[in-house]
Amino acid sequence: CSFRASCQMKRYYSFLPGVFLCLFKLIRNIGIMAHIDAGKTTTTERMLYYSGFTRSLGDVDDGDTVTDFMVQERERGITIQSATVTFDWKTHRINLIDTPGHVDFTLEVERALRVLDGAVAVFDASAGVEAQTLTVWRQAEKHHVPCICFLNKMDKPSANFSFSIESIRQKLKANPLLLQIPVGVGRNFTGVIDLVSNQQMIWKAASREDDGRGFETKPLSQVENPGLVQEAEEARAALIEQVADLDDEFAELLLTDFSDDFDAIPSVKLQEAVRRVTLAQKAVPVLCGSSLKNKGVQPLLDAITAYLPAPDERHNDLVRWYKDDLCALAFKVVHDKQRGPLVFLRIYSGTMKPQTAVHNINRNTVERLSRLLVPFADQHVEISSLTAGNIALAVGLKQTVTGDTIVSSKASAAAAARRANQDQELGTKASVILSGVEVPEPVFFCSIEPPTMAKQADLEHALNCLQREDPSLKVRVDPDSGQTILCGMGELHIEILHDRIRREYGIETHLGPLQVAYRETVLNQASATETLERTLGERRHVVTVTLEVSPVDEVSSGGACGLTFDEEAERQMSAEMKGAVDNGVQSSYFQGPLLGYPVQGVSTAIQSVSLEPGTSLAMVSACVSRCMLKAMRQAGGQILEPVMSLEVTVWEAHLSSVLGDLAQRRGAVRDIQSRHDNKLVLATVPLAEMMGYSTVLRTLSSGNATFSLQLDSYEAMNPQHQRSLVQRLAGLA
Ligand SMILES: Nc1nc2c(ncn2[C@@H]2O[C@H](COP(=O)(O)OP(=O)(O)OP(=O)(O)O)[C@@H](O)[C@H]2O)c(=O)[nH]1
Ligand SMILES: *[C@@H]1O[C@H](CO)[C@@H](O)[C@H](O)[C@H]1NC(C)=O
Ligand SMILES: *[C@@H]1O[C@H](CO)[C@@H](O)[C@H](O)[C@H]1NC(C)=O
Ligand SMILES: CC(=O)N[C@H]1CO[C@H](CO)[C@@H](O)[C@@H]1O
Ligand SMILES: [Mg+2]
Repeated sequence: CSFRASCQMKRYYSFLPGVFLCLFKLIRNIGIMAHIDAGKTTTTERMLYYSGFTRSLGDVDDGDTVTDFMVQERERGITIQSATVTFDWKTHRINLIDTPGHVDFTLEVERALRVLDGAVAVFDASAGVEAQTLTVWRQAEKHHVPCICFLNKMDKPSANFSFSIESIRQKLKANPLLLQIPVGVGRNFTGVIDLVSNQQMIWKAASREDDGRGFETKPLSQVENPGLVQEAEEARAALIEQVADLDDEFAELLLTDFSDDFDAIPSVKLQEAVRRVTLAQKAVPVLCGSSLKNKGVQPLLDAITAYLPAPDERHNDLVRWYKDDLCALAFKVVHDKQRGPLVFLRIYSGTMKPQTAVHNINRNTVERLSRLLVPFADQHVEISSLTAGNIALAVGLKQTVTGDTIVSSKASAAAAARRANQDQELGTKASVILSGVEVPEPVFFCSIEPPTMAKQADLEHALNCLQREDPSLKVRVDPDSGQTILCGMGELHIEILHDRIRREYGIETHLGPLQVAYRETVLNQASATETLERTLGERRHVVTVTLEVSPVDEVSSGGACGLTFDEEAERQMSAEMKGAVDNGVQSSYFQGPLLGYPVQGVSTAIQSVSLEPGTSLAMVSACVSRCMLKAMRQAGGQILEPVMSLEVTVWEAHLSSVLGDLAQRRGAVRDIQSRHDNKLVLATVPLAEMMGYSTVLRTLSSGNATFSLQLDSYEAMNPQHQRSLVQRLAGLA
């Protein structure tokens, strides 16, 4: 059949250097995401091994995995940067991105999810859904990425299959489809029963070194353990019923042809139906295994190819608008010592070739793509062309940054825009730019100083490179002190950046104390009038502004600031004038009146602007800013501080000391849950009180506790704490 022929052709071609051909239907672009330490990298490593990509099994704990290749990753045993690897599994080509689990690197996950077609969520089966799992799950939902769940670490004595399933249902509000049940648990975990094909798969660990490549498969009818058989039959019946509820086509088939015996439904029909409900995101298939003990990874690979979408199964208008013209999204930039900036691109339509000029729509520039590579972790294979659906690495793009859309030329973008506009008349919203990646606001900042002034230029270069790689790093210069300020997502984020500047750029920098990025808002409504009179040279500028500021409801505005014009004022103003007023207001929002932090949750109403002829727009902006400051001072300033949600898992014996410590940190304990011998403390704590917490917690619990932290909300500081903060920061300056 033509299908098989094309597969064979693909295999043949993939051995020819420089040619990289793969059919759309056979590509899977997927990501692996989870809470920190769930086993993403270990699972990826097993996949690479079973696919024949690597000849030996790497280990996170030994620091020799393929995807964790940065020194910092190998030393710490955690993933920091997402890494892309391409490999073949049976007839399919899989482009896989391993993502970090630590909350400081959430942007890495967001970028990966933006360009993926499907995801595998990995869980520690003894912990179920953890804090960061929830965050990445919400990100996947936002990008409409279908998922498969993999309950890893089934070998742990405390692994609990039903508990994990329940937590997926409760915490993720997802609809789990059990496609497997485990055989044994803890040390006795040996394999799984696949409910779709009705087969048992057992990994017989003949020796300690057993790599899990071989496993024994037998039909359920030949399984000796009657209890297990019964459990599997019940679970299969439940699965069939569940799928029938979600998929009409399957339900109809079941009722017309198999009404006597639902169980007789062919596996392939069940599999097709599971695929449909997964792609429609009505449910998520759940599998289990133990990556570390080499069990259950091959069925996971089969599930990826069977249930997750091919690139053309994701809906995207752009593919239609660009027809066969190139359209690609830059989702990551890394700097390579030899090659300069490398840009990761997901190709949505058309073909990409080296030695061509491409157009960057966002920057409105033409760039030259010199070479094209396929990312095999930290090794790259050069190719002569790459088609839609694939992930490529481009060399030579000097200005492209994360989130940019790359097309073949300005003309092709214009042609796509015409097609989009024709569609728009039919009522769809059109943009020929791929929506980029949302970058979270940094919560921490600190000053950074080079060892000598002579190194300042080198440091600036290093920071420019790092910023292009990592949009969650922001660099600014303090207008008062002239110091360079690093703004980042957390302590670990800043620590890793500091380390990279030292190792990769050879600059020993000094970091100032880590500070929290507060926000400001106003307490009451207040109005103010301000007049500015100035004679500059021949010209006299006179302007008077009256405006009113008021607090807006946090929830409805999402913390955004607003600007409105009174009817009368609006009628008298030209567009340029409104622009000048807007500038003045925005610059006041940028630096609040109390401590100069960004303002949120304030709306401003411009009541009148009167001026003498000849007054410049810059004077209008300046007058508006002054008037804003006056009004906001009158309205009473309020500091908002980032409050984190904290989860601490601690051995029962150390619970009281952890709680005592939290009380001193202005922490509010929301709940304490039991998990085997451990207690799980759920609390909210101001970020300012959490610096160095990992060290303190380690001491408090003799190393017997773990925690995770993420931004919950910005909350008003009480007057007493606000006063001491203002005094402290004023004293610092
Ligand atoms: N018992 C057991 N331990 C495992 C299993 N899989 C991974 N681990 C261990 O769990 C730890 C974390 O594994 P990683 O693969 O680095 O986890 P990760 O999800 O990539 O972690 P981050 O990238 O830092 O978020 C390591 O010590 C692994 O050896 C498993 O199936 N069973
Ligand atoms: C697994 O978790 C469930 C709660 O979901 C609990 O009832 C059961 O006892 C647990 N099993 C084991 C072996 O701990
Ligand atoms: C494993 O199986 C053995 C023999 O069937 C049993 O004695 C033991 O309790 C089991 N261990 C666990 C952790 O279930
Ligand atoms: C959170 C944590 O690491 N808890 C461990 C503390 O030590 C006991 C006994 O060694 C373990 O059972 C806990 O899991
Ligand atoms: Mg990892």
